[in-house]
Amino acid sequence: MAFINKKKLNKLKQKASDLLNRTLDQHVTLAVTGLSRSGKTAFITSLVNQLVNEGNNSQLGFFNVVHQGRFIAAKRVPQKHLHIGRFEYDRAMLAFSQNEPTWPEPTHGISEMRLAIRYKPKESLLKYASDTATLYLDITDYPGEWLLDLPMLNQTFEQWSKQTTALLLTEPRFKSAKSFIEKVNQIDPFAKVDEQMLADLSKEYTDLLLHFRYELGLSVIQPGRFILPGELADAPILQFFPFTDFEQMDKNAYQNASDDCLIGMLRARFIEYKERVVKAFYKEHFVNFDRQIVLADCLTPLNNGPESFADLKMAMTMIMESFSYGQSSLFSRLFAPKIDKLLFAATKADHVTPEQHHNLVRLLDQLVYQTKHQLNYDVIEMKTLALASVKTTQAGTSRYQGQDIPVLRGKRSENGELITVFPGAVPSKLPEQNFWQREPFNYISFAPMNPIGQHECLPHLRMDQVMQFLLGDKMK
Ligand SMILES: Nc1nc2c(ncn2[C@@H]2O[C@H](COP(=O)(O)OP(=O)(O)O)[C@@H](O)[C@H]2O)c(=O)[nH]1
Ligand SMILES: [Mg+2]
Repeated sequence: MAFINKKKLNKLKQKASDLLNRTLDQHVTLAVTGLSRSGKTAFITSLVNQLVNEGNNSQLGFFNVVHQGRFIAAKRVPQKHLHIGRFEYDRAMLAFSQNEPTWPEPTHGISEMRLAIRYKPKESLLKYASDTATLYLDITDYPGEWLLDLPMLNQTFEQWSKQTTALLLTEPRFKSAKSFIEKVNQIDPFAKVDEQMLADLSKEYTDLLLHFRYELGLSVIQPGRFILPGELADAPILQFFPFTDFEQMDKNAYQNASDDCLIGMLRARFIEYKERVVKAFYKEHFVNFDRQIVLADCLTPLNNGPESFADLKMAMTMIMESFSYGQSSLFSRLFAPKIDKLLFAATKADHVTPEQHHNLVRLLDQLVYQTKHQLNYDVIEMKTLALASVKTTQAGTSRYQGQDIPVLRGKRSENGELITVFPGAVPSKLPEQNFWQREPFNYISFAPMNPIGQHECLPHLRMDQVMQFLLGDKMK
């Protein structure tokens, strides 16, 4: 007869419970994206801040696990992939905690961090096995510009060049693109390649893209990597540009062009770029995402004017292609993505008075509507909402010409001056001509109001609803 002493039995029990615990532990990879300056860094900082400081005056009433008193604690643990940059949470919190708080410095490329969130499971079955469970949350921050490249996979160099040239020939891009187009049109595409000239023209094209994004506030930037190259900065794979004079080209000569003439090399690099940069991102990163939040700053384009807004709309349509994989044969040939929840958030909602939030969501809804419509038939659950990762304003009312009007009070970014404003009405529909003629929207950049200590919670709008949608079902 086997004799099992008490110690051994306890050990066995522990082992069984460990095993069970292990199966209770869950992983979620949450990807956070959005075009540059849409608010990714602010969002991730706030998300982590709210979770690790939960209990310290946090405002997470709509996050059920907190509301039901089952949230125990969250802490940072070493991230999953060691070759990917770490999300600089401490640096961001430092910016918010200074005497004169500022926004964190912008970051480029992809970064990661991991949280371990402990909570009490609700299900009675689990109660017998263990008191707590852990949700490991991997957060990945990557530029939304990278998603703008997906449609290129379906294009040849010729098709892409023609489409891009058409865009360059249209205002507001044409004004600044004119001299670049003229230079390219003067080149003999079949002459032996001059690498310096190719590098110079590529730089000129990249500078144009940077100008479109940061000076003109445009969103359709292709190739997206050119303005946020990550670790590929200066690599020859990012040195090509659209050939702007395909109409005049001898088709036969083009087909037979070798890689050492200009057009041949442009084409070769375009193909290489699609393989090694665009596809590689989807295969190495995108396939691993379980949940995705796409941040969109709709207010800055509203402030910038109709061209900027129209461009945002086009960019959102391009971004949506990455999530309509239910129907896309391109995707099913490449890999099988597994994102099952997709949240679109209009950021910086603290820039408008609260009664405008509803319109802001409706506007965002329309930007993503078409694809949302398609996605509803697929496996992805979608939601749109308006949020502020870090709330910088106080809402109130002010008496103006005998009427109470809603206003915001905040600290102007440029000079720290406290101001009270009515920033304007957000249209509930995609704005038409007369909206722009009335010029109703006035976007003011606000600085964070008061310093927030490293262990205090950042003020926010609807971060708890974000958590409930993205994580709630994993913490039952
Ligand atoms: N008022 C307000 N401004 C925000 C918020 N989030 C971002 N911003 C502004 O948008 C800028 C860009 O945000 P950031 O997170 O760096 O964008 P990223 O490029 O997507 O990482 C910040 O410097 C702030 O000026 C927010 O919740 N409220
Ligand atoms: Mg960032």
